[in-house]
Amino acid sequence: MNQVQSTSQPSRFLDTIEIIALSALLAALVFYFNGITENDLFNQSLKDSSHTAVFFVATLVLANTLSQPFFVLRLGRGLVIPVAFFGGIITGVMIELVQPSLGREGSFLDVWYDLLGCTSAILVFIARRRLERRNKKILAIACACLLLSISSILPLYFHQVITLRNQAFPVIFNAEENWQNELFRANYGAYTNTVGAPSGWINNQSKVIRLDLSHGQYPGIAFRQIVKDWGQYDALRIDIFSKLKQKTNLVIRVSDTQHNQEHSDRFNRTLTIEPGINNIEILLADIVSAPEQRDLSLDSIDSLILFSTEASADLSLYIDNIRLDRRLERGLENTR
Ligand SMILES: [Ca+2]
Repeated sequence: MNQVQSTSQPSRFLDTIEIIALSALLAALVFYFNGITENDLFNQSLKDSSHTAVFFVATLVLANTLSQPFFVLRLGRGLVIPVAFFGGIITGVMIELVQPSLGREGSFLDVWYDLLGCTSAILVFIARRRLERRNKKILAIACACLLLSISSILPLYFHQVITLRNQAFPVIFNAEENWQNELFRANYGAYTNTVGAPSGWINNQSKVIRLDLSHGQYPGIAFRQIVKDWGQYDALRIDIFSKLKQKTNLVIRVSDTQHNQEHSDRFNRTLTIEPGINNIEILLADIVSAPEQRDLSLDSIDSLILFSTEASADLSLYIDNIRLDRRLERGLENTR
């Protein structure tokens, strides 16, 4: 007890300066992270993980404020840390509970990030104000740094995904690497599986995606994390293999970031999928001219979706090699 009370406390003046500086940092962090547009996987994950930094600083501000004599006299010194910690966590949970009423989804991941921030702040607070021995202080600070660094794992991973995606472009998807699984989602009752190309697919010994369209109204696959600028290319190509004995239809839809969700404001085409190999080619000029009221913007492509309007028990299609092509350039070379 004597040891704790003899711990050197910074002067109240320095405490006040520190609280003001941390509050300013908190405001700057909230302003900065709030300004991030969630336009790709990296920015989305960075914005999620920003909860850790914000709750780290906020909990430090709270703990430092509560450790001032005014609060310590009323609260008791022993309650400073629990009130700061649970105050931070409860605030985080409340924010997530309020999100749905603001038109946003609450997230367990955000609460997890909040917990990392609050816990590491309390560790730093204890290291600075409650611990005497240097090695214990270092251990507490190291644990705080470790917890803070956990919040960077997903942003770093998605940064790598975005880098690999950009390097692979104009190949949009070929199922060869696991990171490509981050680029798409199965929609409306569809299932996807990465498999080897089926035996009848001549000249394809690579991995492909099997799209099971057995139930649901418009089951399909949505690529929403693709490179947005298609402006340098002339054609979109997709290879599709069908084991069915009869034709089936598959709808392709492409929209840009300005899309207003109206059917007439995007590119839609019903592809006839024959049994066996189908090498689909779509001219980007057709995509540009698809919206009725405007041109679709090739430098801000937002999504590429393939879906079926004929879900049935045995409907599976195999998809590979979604890529863009400079068709006109290649055509010129061929005529030389
Ligand atoms: Ca492949």
